[in-house]
Amino acid sequence: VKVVSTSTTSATTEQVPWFPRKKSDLDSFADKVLEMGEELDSDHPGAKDPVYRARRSEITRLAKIYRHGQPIPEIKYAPEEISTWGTVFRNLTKLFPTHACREHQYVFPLLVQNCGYGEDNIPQLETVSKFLKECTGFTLRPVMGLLSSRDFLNSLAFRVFHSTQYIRHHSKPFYTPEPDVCHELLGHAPLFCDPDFAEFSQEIGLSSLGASDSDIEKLSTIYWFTVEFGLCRQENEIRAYGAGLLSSFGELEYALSDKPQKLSFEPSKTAVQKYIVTEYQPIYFVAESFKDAQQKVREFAKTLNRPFSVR
Ligand code: TIH
Ligand code: FE2
Repeated sequence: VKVVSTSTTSATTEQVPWFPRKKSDLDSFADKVLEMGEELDSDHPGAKDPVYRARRSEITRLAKIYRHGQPIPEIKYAPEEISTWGTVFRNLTKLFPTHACREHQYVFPLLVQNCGYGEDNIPQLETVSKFLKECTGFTLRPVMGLLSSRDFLNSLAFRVFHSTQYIRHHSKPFYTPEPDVCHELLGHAPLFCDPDFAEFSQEIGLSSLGASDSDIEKLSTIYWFTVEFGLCRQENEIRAYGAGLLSSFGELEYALSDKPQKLSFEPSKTAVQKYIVTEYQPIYFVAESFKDAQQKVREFAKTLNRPFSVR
């Protein structure tokens, strides 16, 4: 990342929050996780299941010691974990033809052919990361759980996506309030293979480097309503491209029904919309295309308060 000062006084740059300049700088985020990282919330479906908890910490421990440049450790998933994946996979693949955006539908069969996607197999992050790298230069990096918005968005500037490796609790396959390997691999990974989507995501990341706390909040709200829960217009229909929808067969069906409200994606408005993180969204934003959304975010980013630009 190159930093170009756009300020006439050098004093302003002293208030700029620290930000990563190269991929290996992302190593410093590895042990900073929020909320349900290592310890599960008490209302989480897995909170009272000691076997699930032990398995989670086994997997997150590997993410904690992971360093840039290493291959992502292989996880040998247990039959019960594969069966949870199978339930999610079967139900989602039934909905994709009518609910997923065209970019997701184009890439999904390629992931089946090249990365071991299937009802009976949870693909390895390392395999998927290598494939993504060939498509758009994006790579995956294992993470224990939720990072701060700043750290998470900053990594997108380097086309690095933090992915969990554990799976949701088997009692609630249709929706989980936190990321898991189903969400990362079925929701996010296919879109990061698309060049326009990759650029759009990196645009948000670049805007977040050294941004003020209040601008980070705006950018992470934009991220939420696009990369996580975005809808788009395609051939006069509304389709889903947000990973939170593409990995939840409960919410995917609901999002395209007439129950929720749907507004046009407009960064200045979307950035200040309040949202909930533990239930289906009452409001979604509809983009015209990834290119259009990227252009709009770039314009919006110019209105943010930062004494330099990055490229
Ligand atoms: N709700 C999604 C699912 O059930 O797959 C997971 C998440 C989306 C956004 C944050 S966590
Ligand atoms: Fe996500």
